[in-house]
Amino acid sequence: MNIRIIRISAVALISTALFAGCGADGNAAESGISNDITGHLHEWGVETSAVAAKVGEVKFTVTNDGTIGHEFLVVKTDIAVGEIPLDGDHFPEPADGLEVIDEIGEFKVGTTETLTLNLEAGKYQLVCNLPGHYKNGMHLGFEVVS
Ligand SMILES: [Cu+2]
Repeated sequence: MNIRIIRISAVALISTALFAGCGADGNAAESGISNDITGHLHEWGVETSAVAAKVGEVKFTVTNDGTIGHEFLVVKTDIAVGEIPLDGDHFPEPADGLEVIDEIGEFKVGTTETLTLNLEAGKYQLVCNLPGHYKNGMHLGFEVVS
């Protein structure tokens, strides 16, 4: 009984820490809407020059600023940012409630890749789904507006 309460407390603390981490992403919202997005990946986060775009062609130019390989997925989903259910150390693709629109597969430290997509209106997450990376914070909310 006591052990269970301690475990629940630990989960609550971790969740609070994650939400606090997500709050930092709010700064990007000040940059507004752009369809020409610059992004950066590192341990552990995804940052972009804007967190919203208009419906249509959106170009992501993404640099791996980390110390290990990362991938960049554009996921359309209404699931809360950072809350996609994991199966082990990553979320399954495909999975209910989300659509992986496209991705830049794992790419090397210090390199830059581009991904140009035609995006519909809706809520998205820009993520890395390599083992452990999503859980560690590599997710960013993104919105496409009409
Ligand atoms: Cu990663």
